[in-house]
Amino acid sequence: MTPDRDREARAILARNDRGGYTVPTAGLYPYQWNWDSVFAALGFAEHDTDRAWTEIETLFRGQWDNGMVPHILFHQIDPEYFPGPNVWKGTGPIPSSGISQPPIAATVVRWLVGRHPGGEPRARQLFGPLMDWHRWFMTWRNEGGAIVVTHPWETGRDNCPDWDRPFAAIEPDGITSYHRRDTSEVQTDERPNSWEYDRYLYLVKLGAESGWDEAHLKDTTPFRVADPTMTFTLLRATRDLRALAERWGQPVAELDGWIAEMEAGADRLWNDEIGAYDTLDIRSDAHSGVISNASFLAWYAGVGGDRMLAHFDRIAEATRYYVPSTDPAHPAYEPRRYWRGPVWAMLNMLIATGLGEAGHADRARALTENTRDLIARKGFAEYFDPRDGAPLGGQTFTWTAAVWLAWAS
Ligand code: 2M8
Repeated sequence: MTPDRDREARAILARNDRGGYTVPTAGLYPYQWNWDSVFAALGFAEHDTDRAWTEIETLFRGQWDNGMVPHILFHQIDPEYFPGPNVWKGTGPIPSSGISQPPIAATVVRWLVGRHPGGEPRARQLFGPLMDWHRWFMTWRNEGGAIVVTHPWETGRDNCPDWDRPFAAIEPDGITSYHRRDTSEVQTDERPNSWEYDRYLYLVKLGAESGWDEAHLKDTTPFRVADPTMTFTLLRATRDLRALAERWGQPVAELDGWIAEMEAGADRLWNDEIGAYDTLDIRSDAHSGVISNASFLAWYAGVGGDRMLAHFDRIAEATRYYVPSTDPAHPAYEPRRYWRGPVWAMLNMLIATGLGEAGHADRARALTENTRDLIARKGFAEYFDPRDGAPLGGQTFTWTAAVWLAWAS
């Protein structure tokens, strides 16, 4: 433990607390984001388990009738954020976006119950909603067991190079002028470019115009890409949900079916040409050919054995701080630009967890120490330059503070 950083991390969680939910960082992201919040719960659990449960409960208050848990809940309207609720036109009980985000909630609920059994009654209340959310993925986002997204924002890896080819096939008709707010908070070279932003907004427009009709989008959207972030986090979370079901004497047959489907589906993400997991564009049936930090979530999902180990060692050697969000050997690698190169501490926590469970304790420890050193030296940035650890994006960031408290310190 590093007392100053510990204190700072707790202060960041307190500062970003809006009463029952946490914003990722003031200014840039003034709402509740799905997976950010679940990481925040892990951080709160270090000193306030009651607050940890509340964070997840608030997130599930935004669950839609069809089971989807939105990626953003717009609790209190802030005109400084774009695109806001009037653009998204979400149809849930709380103004929201119309897409989801990597489902890590079941994993964290299991983790919390294991360490703080006093929260068991609250955890049990979340079991049904978690089942409904997982069922939504398996109903609408399931392509032969590989889990697809209908918007890059859904994966949380907004502008990674995996989307370049599917995006090149999209003409963003009807997206004319709009005023981005993110680039007034953060330097332009650390954020997505406007070519990408036009397409983000085009996909939001298509979804909103359909009333977020998943059946319609499944047939018509030009963007339907199977992704390792979603497939691996959902597979892992479903294993955790199954453990919770057993603990509470609930039926497991449906969960077993989902696990078997996704184990088979993970193979669809394997790209023989590069010898790695990557994304698969369902519309063109083409792999991206990009190794990303999400590729290394295979261990976390419990698939692939040591198929990714040589790439992991190569990339860990290539940069001072790792795991970079794009393989530094790939031509699209940009060490400062958001999900095209920088290191993300919370992704590292998931990768290290998987490595440890797969019997690679030495690599898990090395990655944990590398991330600890990064945060200890550079603070609680949103993401970091892999070359020298320069802190990038938003500062005083919730998930970086949370994973410091829960894992890295
Ligand atoms: C980033 O995504 C949002 C859109 O959802 C944005 O760029 O405005 C991503 O890093 C995502 O993973 C994260 O959940 C979100 C809030 O931290 O920011």
